[in-house]
Amino acid sequence: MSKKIALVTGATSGIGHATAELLLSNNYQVIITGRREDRLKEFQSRYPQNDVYTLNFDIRNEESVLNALNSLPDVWKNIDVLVNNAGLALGLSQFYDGNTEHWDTMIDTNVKGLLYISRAVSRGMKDRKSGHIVNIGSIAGKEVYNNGNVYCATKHAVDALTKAMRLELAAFGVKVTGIHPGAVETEFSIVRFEGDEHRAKTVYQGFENLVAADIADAVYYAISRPAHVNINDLVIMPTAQPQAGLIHRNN
Ligand code: NDP
Ligand code: 8X3
Repeated sequence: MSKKIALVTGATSGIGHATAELLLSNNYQVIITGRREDRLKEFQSRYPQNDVYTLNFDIRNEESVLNALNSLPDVWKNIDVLVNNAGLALGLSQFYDGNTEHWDTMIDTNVKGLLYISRAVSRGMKDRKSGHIVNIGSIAGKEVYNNGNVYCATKHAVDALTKAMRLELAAFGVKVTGIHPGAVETEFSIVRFEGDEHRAKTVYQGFENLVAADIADAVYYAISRPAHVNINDLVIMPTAQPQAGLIHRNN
């Protein structure tokens, strides 16, 4: 039997990287995407040539997204699983002190980028009457926390789009799942604090955070259910983080 094909956006780091690795170890062929080509190539070099395909594009640019998808060889075109993972937070401040460039980047990446790739990939799924889209939202898409304003708004949008996609694709047998993590130690906070690794470290101090493999595990759980079962929504938190913005630390 031929292997299923998954496309994981933002596989150069963190949750996307761990998800791509887990899917490869479970007999998937995986298309990995991201802007950092060196990381995509390094990842690919660790697997048999036919198992990993790399697409190097900025998800904020619709033309680049479509050109990348159109460039896929025929044997890679029928994507069974799309994991919409690429995303980021930038800054942590009251909205009245917010930075327009940060807002634009978060909205363009987390919302518009997800839309560009989902529309294109879902058309094939709809035609083939099968497929699964997994959107990586966040606890920030279920609740808001102080200083999280625009990031929270983008993840609330991801939550709404997850529900809309499910509503509109179910008639074609296409599954849609939302996965909403709390604090996961990845490069997320380094990106949020624009390279300040020391500040990023403090986010995860004094409690046991989630790791990328915890979320990859949830993605694989969702996509490996029987055909008649759809996992709509998973909210996954560190035990010490009962809600967005509240972490019980032991120091
Ligand atoms: P990382 O920073 O480790 O990974 C983010 C990934 O997104 C990278 O591979 C990056 O690739 C990609 N990406 C970012 N911007 C773009 C872009 N413009 N075009 C293409 N790819 C892009 O963070 P995480 O693994 O933590 O984040 C993954 C997802 O999980 C995000 O959507 C995030 O919001 C969400 N999330 C994270 C949580 C956390 O606590 N870490 C909790 C809840 C949700 P490259 O830079 O190479 O382009
Ligand atoms: C990030 C989750 O709790 O760090 O999406 O804001 S949290």
